Amino acid sequence: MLTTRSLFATASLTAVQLLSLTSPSTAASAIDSLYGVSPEQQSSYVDSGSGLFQCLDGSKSIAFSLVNDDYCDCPDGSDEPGTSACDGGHFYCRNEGHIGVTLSSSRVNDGVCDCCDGSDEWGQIIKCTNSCKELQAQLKKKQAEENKVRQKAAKLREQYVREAQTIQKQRKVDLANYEAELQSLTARIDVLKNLKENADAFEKYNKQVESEVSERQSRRECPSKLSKCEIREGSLRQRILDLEQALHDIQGQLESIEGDEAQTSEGIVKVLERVRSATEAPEVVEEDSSSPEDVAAVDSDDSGASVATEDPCSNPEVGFSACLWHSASVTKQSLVQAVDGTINWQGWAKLLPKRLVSFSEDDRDLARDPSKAQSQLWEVERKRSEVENKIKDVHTRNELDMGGSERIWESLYGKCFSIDSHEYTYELCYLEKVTQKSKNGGSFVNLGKFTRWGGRKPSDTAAGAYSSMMYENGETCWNGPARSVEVKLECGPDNTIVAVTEPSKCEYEMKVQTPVVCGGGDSGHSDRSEL
Ligand code: MAN
Repeated sequence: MLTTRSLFATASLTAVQLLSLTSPSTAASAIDSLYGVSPEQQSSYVDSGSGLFQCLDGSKSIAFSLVNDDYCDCPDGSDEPGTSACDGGHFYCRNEGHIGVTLSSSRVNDGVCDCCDGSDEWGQIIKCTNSCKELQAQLKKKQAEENKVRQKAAKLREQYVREAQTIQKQRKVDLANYEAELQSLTARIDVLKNLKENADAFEKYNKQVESEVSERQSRRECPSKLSKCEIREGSLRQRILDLEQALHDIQGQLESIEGDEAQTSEGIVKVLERVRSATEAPEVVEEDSSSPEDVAAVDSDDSGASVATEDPCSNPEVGFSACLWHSASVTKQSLVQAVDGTINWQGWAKLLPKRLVSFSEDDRDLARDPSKAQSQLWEVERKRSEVENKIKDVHTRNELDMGGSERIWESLYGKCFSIDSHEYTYELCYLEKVTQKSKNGGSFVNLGKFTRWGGRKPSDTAAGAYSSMMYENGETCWNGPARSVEVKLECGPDNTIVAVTEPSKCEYEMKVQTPVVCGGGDSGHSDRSEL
């Protein structure tokens, strides 16, 4: 750097001579005070008549002749735009035909060609050739290629957005179907639980009757009364079937009892009245010529072999049939009376507000077969939990940030791409997970599941939130952290993993190209830049 005005006299001449060689237009107008000045600042470097140049920071005014005299006068270095006299000054290369560049003034005459037009090296330390035309041609070629990529990417992005809309519409339909299915499966489970309850009560009753009958047979007591009892039992069984049919029939009638009424005690009594009238059938007991006393006598002969030993009617969890059977066996009278006996059945309160459950023909078989009822119940419960999981998945997907309101990542969700890098194969499944597998075999190592958009450092998250994504909480490293991956997205014509590195133990960085993050169809390049 030259520091005295006398020394600069020679250099200044050389500069003007060089200007006429490298930048004829500048030299021709002999405005060497404009040398190294950017187009935006040129007006400040033209003498408006006062003969004074005002330092750009406004700190002082100096004679115009002192501008670019290779001696630093202004504190901000603005009086020396074309020399390296001021620390912290700036030099502007015009780079005619290419892109103008602003450099630190310390790079002027440092023996290195920084400007493609060579204008930074006017001190004859080095001779620079003008490479601006060539650089411009390369730039144009690169821009054309980039434009092609952007155009292809723009089309793909449009496609992704359309697909996202279709996926979301379909998901709404799916959700409605799943919810309807869930409702019907839940209703079916209620019915099956009821059937199972009935089947259990029926089985229990049958077992009790069978054991009683076999005990009686073995003792061969009271054969005539026993046969009467068997006839009676047969008719009771038939009657139960009739009653269940009757219950089924009055299902419709129950519907006519309005909401609240069905829940009041009057409502329940009304229902019972209907049940009673529907089930009144005195001839049921006529088949059985034995009087209640005879039956009681038979039972009293049974040395304590009782059909029912506990009162299921006091248990609201026990079904109607079980209570009815119990009442019938306890009263040893007609089922009509047994129906009366069910009046205090605790289960009414539970049953009536939900309406009585009516069983279809097929279901009546289930009401007699506990194991069939149970296996159907398990099967339907399994189906219900499957549907519940599907509903949960739909909600999870809906709540996932798929790249803002357009949800452009919807159709790429779960799509997997892999790359071989050193001794591993890495696989990325968008917005799901990243895995690593040794090429020599072995199992997949979980490098992390998608947790959030943004970079590893919280500071990277704000800028370009959708240009990187984090996959975290993978398998824990021996003596290290849980594995995690930062996926850095860059514009590309296809979805491709470009490179994977492990800058810090078990903290991976994956570079991925995707059309999603490409800008518009144009290159969007400015015609100037800063070095
Ligand atoms: C495995 C791989 C590597 C990792 C080491 C850490 O070899 O997951 O990427 O650095 O474990 O022990």
